Amino acid sequence: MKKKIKNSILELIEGDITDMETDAIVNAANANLILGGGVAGAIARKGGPKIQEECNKIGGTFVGGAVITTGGNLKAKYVIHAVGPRMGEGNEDEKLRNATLNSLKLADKYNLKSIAFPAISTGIFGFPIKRAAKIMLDTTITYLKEKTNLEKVVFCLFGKDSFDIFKKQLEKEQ
Ligand code: AR6
Repeated sequence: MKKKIKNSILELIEGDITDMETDAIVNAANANLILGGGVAGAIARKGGPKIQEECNKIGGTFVGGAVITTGGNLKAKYVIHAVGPRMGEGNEDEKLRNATLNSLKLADKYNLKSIAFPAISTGIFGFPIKRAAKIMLDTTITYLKEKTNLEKVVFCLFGKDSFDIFKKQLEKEQ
């Protein structure tokens, strides 16, 4: 599913984010930038050890923050490590909004044309996916309506259930 937002395309895809050929893919990271399971595990396996090494040099960031490394052996040139909230820690919606926004800003700072997001925080971190879909899509649409050089933002959803939730939400968005 694709939607034009001002000069950019917002696209939903069902698949594995490590297969994406966008300039950057977003990792659902933790504040210590230790690549664990889920998306991070898949990135570490396919991208090789260089990504974790670069993360170790950066050392960490705040919840809601985002940092960038190269993509190692991935097709994507960069990985943007976005730290979403763990459900129950407080102020989760705002933190998820910031993780999304800071990833988009970082992509623009590096003059990237395309970026692919997973549904941040909705796996191991336990954030309800319907709520995440609304926050991440609202944030992205508002961002794309302002000044950006991003041509394409993809949400790469794992499995049909996740895809359908994002699709339903995007159909509601103006
Ligand atoms: N491609 C796209 N989406 C995926 C993939 C994939 N290959 N694998 C899982 N998902 P998660 P979190 C979906 O757990 O909740 C790690 O240990 C998954 O179904 O990756 O933010 C990190 O190191 C879910 O909807 O991220 C952190 O410590 C979504 O991606 C912690 O987990 C996010 O699930 C982060 O937890």
